[in-house]
Amino acid sequence: MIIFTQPKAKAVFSFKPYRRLFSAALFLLFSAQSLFADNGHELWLRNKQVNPIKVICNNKSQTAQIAVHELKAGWSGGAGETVNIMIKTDRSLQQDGYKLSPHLIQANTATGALYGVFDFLRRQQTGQELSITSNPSYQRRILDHWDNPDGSIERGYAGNSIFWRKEDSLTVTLDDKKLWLEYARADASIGINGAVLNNVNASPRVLTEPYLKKVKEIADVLRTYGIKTYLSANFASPISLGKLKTADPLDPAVIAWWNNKVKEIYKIIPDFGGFLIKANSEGQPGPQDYKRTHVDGANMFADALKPYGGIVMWRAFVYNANEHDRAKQAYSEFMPFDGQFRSNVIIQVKNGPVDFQPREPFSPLFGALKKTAIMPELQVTKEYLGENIHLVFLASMWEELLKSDTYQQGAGSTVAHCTDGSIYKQQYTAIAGVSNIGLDSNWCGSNFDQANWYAFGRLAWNNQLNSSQIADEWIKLTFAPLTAKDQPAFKKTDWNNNFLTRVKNIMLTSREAAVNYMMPLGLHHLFSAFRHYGPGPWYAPKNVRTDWTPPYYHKAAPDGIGFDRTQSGSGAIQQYHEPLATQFSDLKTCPEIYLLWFHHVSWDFRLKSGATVWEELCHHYQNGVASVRDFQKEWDNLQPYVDQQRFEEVQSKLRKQCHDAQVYKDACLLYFQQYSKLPFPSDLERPIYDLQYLESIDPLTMEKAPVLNRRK
Ligand code: GCV
Repeated sequence: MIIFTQPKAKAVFSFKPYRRLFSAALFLLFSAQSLFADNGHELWLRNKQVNPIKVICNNKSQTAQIAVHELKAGWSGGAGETVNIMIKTDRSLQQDGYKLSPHLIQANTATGALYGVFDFLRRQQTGQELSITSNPSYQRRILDHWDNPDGSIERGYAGNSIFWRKEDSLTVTLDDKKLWLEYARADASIGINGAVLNNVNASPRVLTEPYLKKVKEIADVLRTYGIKTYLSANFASPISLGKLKTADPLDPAVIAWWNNKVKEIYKIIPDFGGFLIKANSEGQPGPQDYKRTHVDGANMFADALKPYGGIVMWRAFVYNANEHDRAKQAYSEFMPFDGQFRSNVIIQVKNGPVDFQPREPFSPLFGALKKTAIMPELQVTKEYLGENIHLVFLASMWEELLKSDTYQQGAGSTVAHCTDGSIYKQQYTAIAGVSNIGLDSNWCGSNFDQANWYAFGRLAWNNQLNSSQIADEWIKLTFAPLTAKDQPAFKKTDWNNNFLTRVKNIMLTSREAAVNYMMPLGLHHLFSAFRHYGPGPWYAPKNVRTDWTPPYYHKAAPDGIGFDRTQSGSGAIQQYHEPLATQFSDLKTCPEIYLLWFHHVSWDFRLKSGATVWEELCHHYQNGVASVRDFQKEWDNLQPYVDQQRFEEVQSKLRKQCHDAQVYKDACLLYFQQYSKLPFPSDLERPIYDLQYLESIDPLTMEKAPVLNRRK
């Protein structure tokens, strides 16, 4: 049930349970609280109507006490009721699972009880069933922070790191601890239980003693909300830190160096989660530098971590300039090793075979690796989807991935089931999301990007959820009016019909809109030279690797457009299990959303609509622009339902998104028209910009850009 009136907003968060931990910090922490009013900082955990209740709990651990505190601070049910939090062994529940009924939250562990409390409160606030049993889909639900030790964040659009300082200072302040606690609380409220604190392009420095001491301080805070700490490790650390001549994973001195390093880490952080490793990818060192394999590299770390219960998340994001088709490489490199990795190695696989594009088919490794643990890697930060500017709700994309059928074990072998342990037995199951969190007061650089953090956590907990339910919850928790003074009087039905329904519609159609105005019909990687923000289908300087340039992917030419991945092309389609390989190969059955991913077709090839590829492309771009213009209009009409600050922030970002959608449309269509040599359909809105002009600017700033942006 949504609460519409409340006499006085109360702070939900109090630091009482941490008095011992942070006693000196209390004054500072409380005084900082008010700074964050109305700026989105409280995420989906905003103040709400609180009625007093009595909570009984049979466990005294710090996390259990936090659970008690959260329940008391967020209860919006009847006043004066008694609720029991009971921690006791129940075999129907996994370690983090819980059972809820109107006056009981029961779990095997204190963290389970904490997740139960957050779910209970969410259900109260959003009007959902209160009696349920819930177990997580994945044991480890992890945010990967691509944060560098100098405080910058690779592909971060929300300010600097919450963990590391610009000046490289390792000092920890009370404000830092407060922020980490708020971060941990937000994560726990949606079931996230792990954080990799540094970039996969890892600086070896993070493994030195001074940094590890800081990691300990962070871990001590995150642990209170059940969050384990992990680090990305640089494969060549034995050379840069240990002064060894090699990082060969079979060299006894290297093995000993890592064993000692791991021992040192666990001495400092006894519940350390393990390592995330990017090896032999985009210039990072790895076992192949020593003619060793991924198995040799990953197993070396696994053996060092095993005595302590740690895991290795070994990334499958590998490709090199010599591969004829980048989309094939991960499968080609990893399949031969299926069954050879230790049980505490999990191969971390990006959703698609290339790189977090607006739309990709699922990576063919899902389901294909049968004797090796595998985990999906999603990108919460919108590197390829308009950064913190475009409103794009990613749950729809992740739902599409998780529900994709791999057919590896017959129909129904979805990516979700091939990774959550329900089809293949894995000792460890996990899912990772590349974080979109930074020091910005609203954490994510925009209000709607908070929904993607929220959605990642919810899907990591329950990979069967649909995006509509996630959007519904998030909107209610984030925007429902709190106090009478907050909003002019309007009825709940008004809010549901006018705000909830319309914002949900924007969110649920936003990903398809972005695909349409950016790269429809299976096109991918059309990005400009400067960052992965605007369009640059022409970008192909001679000195840049071809697989980093758009023409490598779109292959537009007078004879047609698209990447031929059929048997007569790169053969990537053969990496999919039947019936998909046949379905994708045949132009009559290939889903049109993947047409130009898998096929090179002539400009006059006819689609199911009867229109040619050229005409369909034009209409997709047009529809994409039209959708965003509609979002803009819709949002303006919703002004009465939103506080001024958040209203204006969204409004101004939508304006830029509309502009950029137009830029994408004009840039791509005018560029492709040079090859199609076909006129625009008569009903198509005409370009506003010249191609020559668009080729000469940085699409983010629209300012003149250096010559490197030009076509060769
Ligand atoms: C962390 C893409 C991004 C890189 C990122 C890489 C990866 O290439 O552009 O910034 O590096 O993916 O996932 O390792």
